[in-house]
Amino acid sequence: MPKILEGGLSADGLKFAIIVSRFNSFVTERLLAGALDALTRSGASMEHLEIVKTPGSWEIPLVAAALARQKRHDAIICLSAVIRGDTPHFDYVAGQAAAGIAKASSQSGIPVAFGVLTTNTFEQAIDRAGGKSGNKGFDAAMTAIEMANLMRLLRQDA
Ligand code: INI
Repeated sequence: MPKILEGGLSADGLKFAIIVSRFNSFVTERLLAGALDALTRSGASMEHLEIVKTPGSWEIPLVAAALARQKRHDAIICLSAVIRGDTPHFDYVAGQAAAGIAKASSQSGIPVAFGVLTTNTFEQAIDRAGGKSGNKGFDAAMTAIEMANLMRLLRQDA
């Protein structure tokens, strides 16, 4: 029989940071509510939670890298919304946010969940922030919990 390692979904005793941007706050506040819902329903303690606000998505990688280096959290959850406009600005902001968040995770070994919406319209963003397509903040927080538990398992298994 193969050994199967899979992270559980209890957040009891785990420490999290949420990084959330103020840009498109109508959307990001809903992503934050979804993430908090997932964490509390999974048993996370609000005393072990830090919420860090950034101006926009562009600034998230710097904060994620700084927090991940400190290794004070079991996982970090990044929440923001990049909505396409009439110029190529979207591609720069979304691309750098995605690459920087991935780098913060791989360089530190701390799970960093990607709850960054990249949509063509405001409506698509709302649909994914508690509307008809679910809440990507909730999903990102659940992924962070699972990955925090999985990384613990991998450390114990080493
Ligand atoms: N930031 C976002 O989070 N979403 C966007 O859609 C967005 N757009 O479209 O411009 C955005 N821009 C701000 C950017 O993240 C930085 O805060 C800004 O460039 C200052 O560094």
